[in-house]
Amino acid sequence: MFKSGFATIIGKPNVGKSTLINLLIGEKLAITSYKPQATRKTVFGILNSDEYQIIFIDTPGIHISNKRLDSVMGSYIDKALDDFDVAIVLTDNQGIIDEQLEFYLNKIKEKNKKAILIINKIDLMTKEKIKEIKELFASKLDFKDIIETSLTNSKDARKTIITSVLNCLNEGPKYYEDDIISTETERFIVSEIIREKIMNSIAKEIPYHIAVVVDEMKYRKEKDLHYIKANIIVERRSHKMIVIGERGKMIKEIGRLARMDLENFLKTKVFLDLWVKIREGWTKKEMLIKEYINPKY
Ligand SMILES: Nc1nc2c(ncn2[C@@H]2O[C@H](COP(=O)(O)OP(=O)(O)OP(=O)(O)O)[C@@H](O)[C@H]2O)c(=O)[nH]1
Ligand SMILES: [Mg+2]
Repeated sequence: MFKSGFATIIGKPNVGKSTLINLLIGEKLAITSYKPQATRKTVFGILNSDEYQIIFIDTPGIHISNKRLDSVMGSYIDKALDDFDVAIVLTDNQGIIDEQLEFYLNKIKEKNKKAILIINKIDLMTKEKIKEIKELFASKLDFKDIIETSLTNSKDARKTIITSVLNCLNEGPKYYEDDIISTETERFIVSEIIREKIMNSIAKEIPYHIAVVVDEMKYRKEKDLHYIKANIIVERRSHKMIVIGERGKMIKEIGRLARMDLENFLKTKVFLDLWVKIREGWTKKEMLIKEYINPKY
């Protein structure tokens, strides 16, 4: 029997959702950061075998905010929980259930869908804390399975989670061709890799006012090299100065770090041409937010 289905991963910011999808697919599709709210839209990762096809969906972290950018990010969570087969609810050592997460747990319950709980980052927890988190979540939703793990340290997390998801899936068709691991475009993943370096290199709030859009991407066969021109969109002049840094030091470092990952991802040499553009107040304008966080490439 061939099994298939859509597995939506949800949870508060920073719990390890993007780490999980990368681990499951075995490729870096989604960016990860020590800072919360790294993911801005859903990212699809497809896992194929002779016996199954699972489409994992990474989502932005659930949090309450009245900012326009956050509400557009939230709309992607709503969409991912509209139609799915199994929900993978992730929590970390903080084990928080706020109003917003509870709303989504109720949605899973109302839709009568199966759910798995993953308690991640057990390397940072005592046994008592794990038990406390487990009891809290179990009181809100009837989980088919509760997995305690550390996605960055445990050797068998991947296998355990796949087995658990498969137990929740039914017979189904192959939705996508065998040879694709994601429905995201190469350009989108490239722009996200660059944004990850900004997220992890530039302090505090500024990365939340930045977007990255690939403007041009060409493969030059004679040199076995990708030429990539990308725009780093900032909101203010002062942010532009910080991204560029003293004598261009910051943008050079972002470029260096991004190029290493891009060469790994594209399996060729990369020439990266980064430009910084100011788009006054883009995080407050819905049209611009949609254009920048999910560009039509
Ligand atoms: N100590 C520890 N850190 C972990 C573990 N799993 C993930 N992390 C770290 O937690 C941080 C957040 O991981 P992400 O995968 O970006 O989290 P996320 O849930 O996608 O976050 P958002 O996209 O912001 O919602 C990263 O720095 C990860 O390396 C773990 O098992 N133990
Ligand atoms: Mg994420």
